[in-house]
Amino acid sequence: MAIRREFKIGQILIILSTVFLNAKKMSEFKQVIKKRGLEFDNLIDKLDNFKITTPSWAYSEGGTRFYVFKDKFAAKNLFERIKFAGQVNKYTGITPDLSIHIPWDLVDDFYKAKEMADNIGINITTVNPNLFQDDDYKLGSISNSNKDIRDKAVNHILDCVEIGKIFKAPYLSLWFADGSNFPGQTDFIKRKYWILDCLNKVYYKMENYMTMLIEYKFYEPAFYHTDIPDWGTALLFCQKLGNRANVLVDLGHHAQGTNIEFIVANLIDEKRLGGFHLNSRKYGDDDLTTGSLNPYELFLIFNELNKINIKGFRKISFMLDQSHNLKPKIEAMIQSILSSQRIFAKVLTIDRNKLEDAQEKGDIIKAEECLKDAFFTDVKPLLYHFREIKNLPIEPLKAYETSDFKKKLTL
Ligand SMILES: [Mn+2]
Repeated sequence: MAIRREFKIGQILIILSTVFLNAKKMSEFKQVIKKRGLEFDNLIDKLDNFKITTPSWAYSEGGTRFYVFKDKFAAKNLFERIKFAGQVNKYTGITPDLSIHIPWDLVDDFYKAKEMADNIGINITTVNPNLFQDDDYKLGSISNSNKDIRDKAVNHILDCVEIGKIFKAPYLSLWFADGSNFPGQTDFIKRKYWILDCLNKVYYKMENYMTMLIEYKFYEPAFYHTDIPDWGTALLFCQKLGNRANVLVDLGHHAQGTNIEFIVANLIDEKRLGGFHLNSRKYGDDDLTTGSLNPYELFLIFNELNKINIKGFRKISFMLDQSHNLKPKIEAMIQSILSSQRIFAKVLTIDRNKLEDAQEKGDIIKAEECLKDAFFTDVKPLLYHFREIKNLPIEPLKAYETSDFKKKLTL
């Protein structure tokens, strides 16, 4: 009995000291942001607008270009992927949207999938056509010199538009693996006009609530030239198509050293930033978890978003694009979502007036310190409070790890 009583007293002391410590940290946090001319409630509102779409393929077995690793706990079809997405949203509260890939997510009855998603509180908001896993596309899909193959690619994208209509999905997200491997293999400019012609055919079939997102990637799978390698080329296509075509920035699709925040700032200014594929990378691919290698770079990218008003901000699609090849899928997703949210929260604590003043006066030291101060701010009190008022677990990853869903899944 005595041992049990001591145990209880010990537990109560731990809880009390945690409550006291959290209250102290909150009070310190509020003081810091007050000094920076910011309002706590305003930060909570901004945080509430930050939602991330999760990709169905990241709930499935993943791997490298050489091999797909078997994972008996990964989701096998769209229905299971919707369930997984529901779990991530249940614990993080900021991922109600799901992006699907056709044909990987093909099912006999999409209406049934919609009903299930609706019941779980998941919206399918983005449809991605697959134009890179067919022998016909060896020399290109919408840039192929063979008109029949271009038509086939367009028809596949149009099928995706029809699937998007079932879900009232606002985004048709396009990435083309098109390019060439050898000098002299093809005519760059002819391909440009073929691409434009194909995209136009799709553009005019989209519902007016749909936006076409055009993603660029500077190399791979082609090694000599890529048809849409950079933001400039993607932007040119968008400008020729119309204002419902916008550029998608995948963080891993740039040459090493590229200043991505500069690209983002320019796309925002041109009102052509359609969305992000969040991820991180060490070398050439884009499949490391967001913020895992260079969180400061992500901070600087998110910093540019601070200048957009809420209405404009809501139009931008934030999506993860990662293949969790070795990690358990749901945990990897929660980890990445929390990492992105944490960096976003840090950006909200920047003293913008001080920064602008320092920039105008040419005070480089002070300007950089404004960013560094925000980056090193402990935003846990803000995130904890946000989760508390949203009835979410304070530590979502820990909560999922001890959940019944995980226990049943890994039985
Ligand atoms: Mn991507």
